[in-house]
Order: sequence, then C-alpha cells, then structure tokens
Amino acid sequence: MDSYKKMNANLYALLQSRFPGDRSLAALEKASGKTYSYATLEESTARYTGFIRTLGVVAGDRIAVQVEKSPEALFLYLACLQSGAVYLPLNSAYQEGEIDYFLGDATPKVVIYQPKNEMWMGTLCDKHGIKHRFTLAEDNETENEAGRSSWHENAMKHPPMLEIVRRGPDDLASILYTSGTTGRSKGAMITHRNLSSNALTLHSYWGFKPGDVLLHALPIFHVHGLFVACHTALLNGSKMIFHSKFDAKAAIAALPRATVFMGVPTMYVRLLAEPAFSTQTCANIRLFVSGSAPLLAETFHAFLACTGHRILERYGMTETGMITSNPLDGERRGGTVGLALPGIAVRVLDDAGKNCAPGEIGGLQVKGDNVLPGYWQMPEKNKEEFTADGYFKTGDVGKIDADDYVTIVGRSKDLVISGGYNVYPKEIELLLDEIPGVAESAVIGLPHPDFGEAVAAVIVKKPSAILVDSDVMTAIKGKLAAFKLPKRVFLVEDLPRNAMGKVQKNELRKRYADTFK
Ligand code: MLC
Ligand code: AMP
Repeated sequence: MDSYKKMNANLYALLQSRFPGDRSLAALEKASGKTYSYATLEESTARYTGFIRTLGVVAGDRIAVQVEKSPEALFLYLACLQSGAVYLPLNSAYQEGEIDYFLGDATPKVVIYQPKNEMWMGTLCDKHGIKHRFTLAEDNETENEAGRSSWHENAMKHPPMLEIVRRGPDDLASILYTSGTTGRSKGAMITHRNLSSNALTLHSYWGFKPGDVLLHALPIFHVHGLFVACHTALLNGSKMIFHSKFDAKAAIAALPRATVFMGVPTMYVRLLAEPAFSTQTCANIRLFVSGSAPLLAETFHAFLACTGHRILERYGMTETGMITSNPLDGERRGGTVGLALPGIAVRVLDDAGKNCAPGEIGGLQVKGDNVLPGYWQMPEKNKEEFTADGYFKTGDVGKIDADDYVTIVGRSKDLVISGGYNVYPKEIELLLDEIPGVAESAVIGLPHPDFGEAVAAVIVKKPSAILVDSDVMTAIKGKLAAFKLPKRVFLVEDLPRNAMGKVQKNELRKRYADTFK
C-alpha cells in the first residue's frame, strides 16, 4: 500500500498524507460554530468517492459543480480528486446561458447544482444528455427536507471507498473556465502536478506551522479560495474557519481565533472601513495575504498604520496558480508582487521578443511545474499563449527590478478585475451589440473605491433609436452573472478611434475616470 501511495501523483494522496494523525481535530468550522473533524472530512470524501464510482465515472471524466460554499462542497471537490475525476467548478453567480456553454464544451458526466436552479439546470442537463444530476444546498439539512435528489443524502448512504485512484502527474485534476478576449471562455486544464507543486511551494514559502488556523472567507470556485487557501491549510492539517461568504463584521469576529487570512483587495478595504477593526482584532494573526487583483499602495499603508501588519501581496493566474510572492521574512514591498516563487521562472520580454533589462517594462511570461499544459480542446489557443521555449504568456505587463522584485503595471489583455473577479469586456460587448437600437459598444473598467475596478458600458445608439440606460440593463440582466453587469451605462454619439479605426478604450477610461470616486 505504501509503495502504491508513493507512486500515486493524485493530489488527494498528498493532502491526505498531511492530515493530522489525530483525526478528531477540527478541519472546518462554520460561522455558526458547527465543526467538522478531519475524520468527518475524510469519511465524507470517501463516501462521496464511492458514490461517484457507482455512477460509472472513470478517471478523466468531468464532474461539473455549481454550488454555494459549504463543507460538503469541499468534500465533493476532494472526492472528485480521490476518484480520479476532473473537477469543474463554476461560479455560483453564473446564469443559464453561461452554464449552457460550459456543459456543452466540457461534456461532464455528472452535474451538481444549487436547488434553486433546479428548473433551468434540469433543462440544460436534458439538452446536453447528462443523466446524473444532483443538488447540493449550502445547508444540506434544508435540502433533505425538500426531498430533492440530494447529492449529500445519496452519497452518504454509500460505503466509504478507501482507494485513491492512481493518477500520473500530468493527468488532469481540474478544468477552470476563464473568459477570453474573443468573448469565448477557455477551459484551463490543471494537472495534479500543477496543483501539488504550487501547494507545496506556498505551504513552505508562507511558513505554515503547527497550530495555524486559516480564516477562509473566499469563494471556493476559483483558484484563490479553492487551491491557494484550501490546499495550504489541508497540507498543514490546519483548521479552516469556513465562512460561506465574506462579511467584514463576521470576519472581524473570527479573526482573533485565526493566524492566517487570505483575501482580495476589496476585503481589506472593507475591513479597514469597519470602526471595530483594530490591532486587537489582529493580535493572533501572523500573516495577511492579498491577491487576485492589484492591492493599492494606499490600502497597504492604511492597513499597516491600522494594524501594524504588512499585507503580503502575491500574484497568480488561473492558468498558472501562484507565480510570485512577497517574502515571509524579507522585505514586503507594497506596490510590488514580490519575487518569483522557488522553481518558477519569470521573465519580461519587449514587443520584439527580447529580454527586458531590469526595470524595463514588457510582457510577463512564466514557466514551471505550476503552468497549465494547455486549454481544453483549443489547440489554436495553446499555440498562441505559449512561446516556442515553453513560457506561458500571462497577458500582464510588468517589470523586474535589479533585486528581482516584480511589479505589475498593466495588462495587454482587455480585462477588468472587479472585486477579484475577472470580467472580459468582449463577452459583454457581444451581448450589448445584440440589443435592438445599439449600434456599437465598448466595455471598460473604471476605478472604484470598493471593487478596485467597476464595469462600465459606453454605448452608441443607432440613428433614430430610442434607448435609455435602463433598457440596456434590462436587456442583459439574467444573461450574465450579476458581477459582470455594468455598474454604469453611458450613451454617446460615437466612440473615440485611432487612425486604424480601433476604439481607444484608454480615452474612455480617462473621460469617465471620476465616475465612482
Ligand atoms: C458582488 N458583486 C460584485 C462583485 N461581487 N460586483 C462587482 N464585482 C464583484 N466582485 C455584486 C453582486 O452581483 C450584487 O449585485 C452585489 O454586488 C452584492 O452581492 P454580494 O454577493 O452580496 O457581494 P459581496 O458579498 O459584497 O461580494 C464582494 C466580494 C466578492 C468582494 C466579497 O466579490 C468576492 O468574494 N470576491 C472574491 C473573488 C475571488 O475569489 N477571486 C479569485 C479569482 S482567482 P446586485 O446587483 O445583485 O445587488 C484569481 C487568481 C489569483 O484571480 O491570483 O488569485
Ligand atoms: P484569473 O484569470 O482570475 O486567474 O486572474 C488572473 C489575473 O489577475 C492576472 O493575470 C493578473 O492580471 C491579476 N492578478 C492576480 N494577482 C494580482 C496582483 N497581486 N496584482 C495585480 N494583478 C493581479
């Protein structure tokens, strides 16, 4: 058994090997105070795994999951790993049209969704010929009462399966959809090697130690909350105080019992806005980590002044996991994303493809065990996004200083990051352009005090069309996850263009820069 385990590159084998010897220790604690021991986590995962196997799922089959955050949702992720399935998490805010695309593209064998989406999810499963569908509620006790085809209820009847299905390092563990500049989402294929290498690196780089407790208030359908946060905590055999969503007051109440917190910049802005947030709140914390979006220098300094803590900023992507991090013990330099993580090569190239000198700005590229092998069924994208010598083009623009600190100064990809969520303008523009009366549109990100950037739409009406901004919002509401919806619509006569006829979004960003200030 031991030699079998050693050869098994399944991430779950690695995580399980680090669970505490005393399995009665808490793995998760909900905001309500209810705790789940490592024994419960392991047994539930094993029962879920057994159930997955009875559905005829074989290694490599996809399991799509669109549920709210809960301990059971985490067990489901771990069971997908244990059973060798490929986990496909979907943001719980995604709407029917968005999910339709993912199910069609990834062809999952099983779909698990929120009970409230029963009507349209059932229809989509029929459309895509997906036989195995279940619901998983945020609070599974309520779900059982409703008598639905509950994942948890069905799976917990099944005997635990102890075997961890053997996977090679390059086998897929997960597919994460990330929107694209063409408006069509791409499935980033993430391997067991990608996840294990990054988890081990972060666990050691951030100095996880016995007794650490993570306050986990991020969603678990993206890299930050699912991989970065959960993997480091599980590798450490730690307890996670598991809040179903971020609420600044609830976080402040829980922080005194935690030692590590990970969040997006919006969460730090919201903590600082709370009068009750103080040095005492953070007395037990040894590490605050920020990422997924730029942390403003003013937030970094305000946090330092309020709490005495220098937030550790790191930088990553869905496709690559974490790439750089400020050091745990060395200088945490506000406004930078720190140093390339051990074993990861980062370089900056100019437009001609030549290496930039220290401090010179260019396109950031990355290579290492953390980098995805490619996009799901998109060979043409793989050619575009990788260099001949195997570097992945991040689409971020930055520089590396003489002392190796990396700074992100912008993006070459047309992307808005709002509260840590990525919004690709093209996806919204395609929908806006379909609205009767719209001649053309440009979607931009504008500075926003809470979300960092907020989505705004600039629209040119067709001549003689009668259109007001509320018509625009009504037309697209329900077609996109709410966080992608423009927070402001501007109706204009025309869009600024350069000599080549390309819309000058920079001009628009300048024109409307003060909208949310
Ligand atoms: C919610 N809303 C947003 C939003 N989040 N609008 C814009 N941007 C966002 N990020 C809108 C909702 O649609 C809703 O609109 C209203 O705000 C209230 O919704 P809510 O659910 O109550 O929001 P709230 O709880 O306040 O959420 C804010 C947040 C959340 C910051 C806590 O967005 C969040 O958890 N962000 C983290 C994202 C994340 O994990 N990113 C990691 C990606 S991985 P209405 O109109 O319905 O009222 C990655 C790689 C890496 O990037 O490096 O980590
Ligand atoms: P995602 O596709 O959601 O994984 O988002 C990845 C993108 O988030 C990166 O390409 C960056 O543009 C951005 N990002 C992540 N972390 C940081 C950070 N610390 N500073 C600036 N941008 C960041």
